[in-house]
Order: sequence, then C-alpha cells, then structure tokens
Amino acid sequence: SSSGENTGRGALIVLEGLDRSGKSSQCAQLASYLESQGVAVEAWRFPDRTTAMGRMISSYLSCQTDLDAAAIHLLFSANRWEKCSLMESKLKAGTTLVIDRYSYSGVAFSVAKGLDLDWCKGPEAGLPAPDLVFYLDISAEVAAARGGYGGERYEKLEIQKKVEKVFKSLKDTTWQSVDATQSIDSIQSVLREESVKAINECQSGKQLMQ
Ligand code: DGP
Ligand code: NA
Ligand code: NA
Repeated sequence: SSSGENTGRGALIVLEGLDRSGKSSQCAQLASYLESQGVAVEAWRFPDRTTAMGRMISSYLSCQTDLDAAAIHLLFSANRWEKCSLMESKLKAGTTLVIDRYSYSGVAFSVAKGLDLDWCKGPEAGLPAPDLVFYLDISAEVAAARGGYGGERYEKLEIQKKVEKVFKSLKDTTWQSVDATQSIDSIQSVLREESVKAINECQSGKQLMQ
C-alpha cells in the first residue's frame, strides 16, 4: 500500500542537458526560489568533485589522467552511489533535492563514447529514482555557439552532438523537456511551477513508493 506512508517526503528533482545548456544556473536559482518559499531544499551536483572518487573524475575530465571508458563509467556511477544513503535520508526527512546531472548523464556520455546502452544502465539501477527530470533542450550547435566551453574532455561539439542523440533516446515519463533557448526567466518559471507541483505530490504522499 502506498497511502500515507510517504507523507512528508522530499522530491528528487534532476536537471539534465548538454554542457552550456544553462543547467547549473537554473539549478541554483530554483533552489533559492524554493528556499524562499519555505521548502526544505538542497542543491546538489554530480559529479561531486569533492570526494576522493570525485577528485579522480575531475582529474580525468581535465585530461590529467586517462582511464578506460568502462572504468570511468563505473567511477561516475560510484560517485552517485557514495551519496545514495545520504540522498535517501534527506528525502525521507522531507528535504527536496535539486540535482545538477544524474544517471541520465552517466548513460548518455558513455553511450556516446560507444559503450553498450544496457551495460551502461546497469550500475545506475537502484539509485533513488527522480520524481521529476527537466531536460534543458538545446542543440549541440546552439550550445557551442554560446561559447564558454572550458578545456574539459567532453566540451567539444562532436562529442556533444553524440550525447544529444543519446539523451533524446533516454527520455521517459518523468521527463519534462524545456526549450533551453528561451530566456533565463522563462525557463525558470517553468521549472518553478513544475517543481512546486512535484513537491506537493511528494509531501501529500501521492507519489508511489520507489
Ligand atoms: P559538469 O561538472 O556538470 O560540467 O560535468 C562535467 C562533465 O562530465 C560534463 O562534460 C558532463 C560529464 N558528465 C557528468 N556526469 C557524467 C557521468 O555520469 N558520466 C560521464 N561519462 N560523464 C559525465
Ligand atoms: Na562542463
Ligand atoms: Na554545468
């Protein structure tokens, strides 16, 4: 039975998109807004570069180290798993988490490199399921034209084009695609409205147990 048992749970809200899609600033603005509305909320991001595994990932991304594609895939996943129990306890205690990237990025970047889709999904299974995923939709070309790619490993048009294709194939019923070429304020108002709905559903226990 699902009635009542979940009352007070926080929502797991994920933002996904290509590099330069505007995710990070939208995440920060959304979390501040929710906080101003009295919602218990934290803004997180993956990869979490502050942990030991996160530092290995960061070194890989900045091309200071190289790793086999499968090994870095598992490391990105492990970086989410090392936060799993904390995520679960926060959500259970009623804190909403707004997360910049999650398992979809994990799968999209590795499949873009040529790894098998089902193999890539494997290590993500069992992580807390998002209540809502915003996909900030922008073509790789338009994102690249915004400028501001740093020198990191995946910040190249050819790679982002492949990642875009995989992202589109991953879309499921929890996704809301948002046109990321709109103004920052227009995007933010969609995010706010949909997030408040999802948070209310979680709080009232309407969401099914995951
Ligand atoms: P960010 O800190 O959000 O800019 O992410 C750094 C880069 O790493 C970015 O190009 C996206 C990529 N990335 C994020 N999460 C994953 C993941 O789980 N797996 C892989 N392979 N790449 C990821
Ligand atoms: Na980046
Ligand atoms: Na970002």
